[in-house]
Amino acid sequence: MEIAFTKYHGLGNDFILIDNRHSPDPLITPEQAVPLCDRNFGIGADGVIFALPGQEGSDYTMRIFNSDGSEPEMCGNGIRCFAHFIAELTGNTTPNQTFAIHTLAGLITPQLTPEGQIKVDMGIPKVTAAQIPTTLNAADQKVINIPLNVAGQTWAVTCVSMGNPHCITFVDDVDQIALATVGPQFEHHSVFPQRTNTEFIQVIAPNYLKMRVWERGAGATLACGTGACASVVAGVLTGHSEATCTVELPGGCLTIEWDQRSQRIYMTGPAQKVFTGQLILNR
Ligand code: ZDP
Repeated sequence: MEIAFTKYHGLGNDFILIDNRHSPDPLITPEQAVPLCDRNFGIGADGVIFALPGQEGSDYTMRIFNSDGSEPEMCGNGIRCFAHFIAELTGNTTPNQTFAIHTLAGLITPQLTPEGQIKVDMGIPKVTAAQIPTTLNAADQKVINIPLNVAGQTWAVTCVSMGNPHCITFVDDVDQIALATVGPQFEHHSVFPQRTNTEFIQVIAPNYLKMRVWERGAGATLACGTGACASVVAGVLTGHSEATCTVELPGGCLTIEWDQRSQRIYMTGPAQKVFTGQLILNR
């Protein structure tokens, strides 16, 4: 069977997008997604994203499989790629156009900006231990600067859910972090029942954060949109940052704005189409 796909990236966080608007079920399985994401044996990607029919009044539904086949609730860089993909598929490329996208993290609304970027209403971050979820602290408590032992070191962690779980640590120098060693130990730590995405943040200025990320189910990636949002929330909760920041990731910069009145968080950044092709699925 052949299935058309489009390869996208958002700041080097890359995805295989599939037009799945004519069926409520993803055209490929998580087991098929894993080899497609492989950078030697497949196309190469951090995940596969499906544009499915809308539900609960939304225009479309987005589902994602990570490169390990697990399914996250949300994907910040992915939804910018999704918006660009849908705009092209439907010819709806008018600036300021919005799309209502149903995700496992609820309704997310990307908007095409006149400058050719995508600004996404990422919803309201969740901050209690039960919502993240983590067993750190009591269930109705925020998890702010809590000591956690990982890889023989004690880290002061702050946890935030953007629909998906994030554990954020502020450090003096992100380039000193042994991401490939420390990252998996955070991801699989017993205090995170759904595993976790892990961000290390260096405060360059109160409105400029430098971030490195170890993603749940995908490992070290060049960018993570939900992680950038979660990190600004953590920055405000810990007093490290302002509510509007530039977040510098290995793949480039995102603008994150946490509206203190509505509590909604907005992410603005690019999405780049790279190529199209046909998947050949061997069964
Ligand atoms: O929560 C998870 O399992 C993540 N790996 C999902 C992907 C997050 C992403 N990198 C982002 O930009 O938010 C796509």
